[in-house]
Amino acid sequence: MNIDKNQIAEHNQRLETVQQRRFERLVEDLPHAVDIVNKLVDFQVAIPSWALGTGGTRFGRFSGGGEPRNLEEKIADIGLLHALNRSSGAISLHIPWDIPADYEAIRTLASQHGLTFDAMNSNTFQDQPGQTHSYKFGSMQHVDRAVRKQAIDHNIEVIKHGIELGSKSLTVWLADGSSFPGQLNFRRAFQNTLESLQEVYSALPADWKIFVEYKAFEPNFYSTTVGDWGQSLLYASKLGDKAYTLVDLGHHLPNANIEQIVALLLMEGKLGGFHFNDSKYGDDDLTTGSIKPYQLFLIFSELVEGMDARGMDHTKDLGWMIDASHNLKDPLEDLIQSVEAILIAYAQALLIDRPALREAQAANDVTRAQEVLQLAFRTDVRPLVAEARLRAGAALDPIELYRALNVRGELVKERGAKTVATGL
Ligand code: LRH
Ligand code: MN
Repeated sequence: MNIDKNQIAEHNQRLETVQQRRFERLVEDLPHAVDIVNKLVDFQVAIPSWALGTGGTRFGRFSGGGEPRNLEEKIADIGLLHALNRSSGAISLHIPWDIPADYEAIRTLASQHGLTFDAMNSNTFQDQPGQTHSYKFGSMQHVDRAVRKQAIDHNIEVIKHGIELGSKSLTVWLADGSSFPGQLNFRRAFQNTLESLQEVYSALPADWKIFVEYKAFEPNFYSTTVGDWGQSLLYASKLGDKAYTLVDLGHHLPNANIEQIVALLLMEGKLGGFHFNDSKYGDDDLTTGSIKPYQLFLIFSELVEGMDARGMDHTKDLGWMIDASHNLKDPLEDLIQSVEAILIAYAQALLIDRPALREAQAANDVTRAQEVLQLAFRTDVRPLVAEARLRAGAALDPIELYRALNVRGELVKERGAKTVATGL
């Protein structure tokens, strides 16, 4: 199933007049609106290959049908997303869920859909059929050197797949930890993990990055060996210049101030990228901006301020990736909404009157500072995000066109109602 330019042009024709009126009204108040639109056009979010099916939970899985059965169909699905919003121009693969059988063919297929390969993800949190050593008690932390070696070799293999596809980074998320006091020697576990990461680090090509993703709990429920931003920063600092931390929004303890963590990691030059999603309780992997949109705005406020302070390029100096899993919604609709929420938060952050905010902060004028921030957050920037899509050749209303073209129905016809995508 492909969505061609004529279908998009016909859809936009119907909505263009309203869009133009909304956009022009906004431009009247916002002198640098066009500059923001250009930044939105350039801002690309990587789509996780493991979030194109309905993962379900341990209590149940309710498939929507038409799920991709292989890597080729996953690339086609992300190609559909990118055709609809022109902001999903990269795919993040997870190995071994997405081992490319033919690198050339996969590269060609991806470029036909205008897609590049973002961070590769290793997996030492599941035992694969025929695997020699189990990761039941961890991988890089494991007391047995043979298990650690197996995990190291797997990560080096993942780098090799990535080199063939043109990826430039590896994300390492370790489920390692313990579920009971006394089970683990924390210092030993840290040192084993660091030594293992150092062996992976030394296998990185010169122009690659490694992202150390932290998580507070699950699947271990007493300690996690890369459990928070401080531990991830410790690993990344000890590993070297190519090592960074990765912030998955769902990996924090309740009420953590993630925007402050982001500000400090950016200040240290050790923020590598994001796994965007949202959550109310744990690692719920819900649609980005669906539960805490103000927090997402505050995170982008720190990102814009911190990246500009370091002269960083918004489009390529950090890894912008979604990490979600779907139970109730159509995976593609969910991802369209997540990308939209990310672009809205970015646009609102670009609206912040920085000189006024600095002035208020310097004067300890708390009320004024809040007013400056909330003016940006309360500005409806959706016409700017839609204008960026229009100028990029995408759909003014991706969800509406997705439904009007009955994309899911066509995918079910093509693939069947019971297909199961690899991933979460
Ligand atoms: C762990 C995680 C990690 C992935 C996995 C799919 O919770 O966020 O980023 O490897 O989800
Ligand atoms: Mn993640």
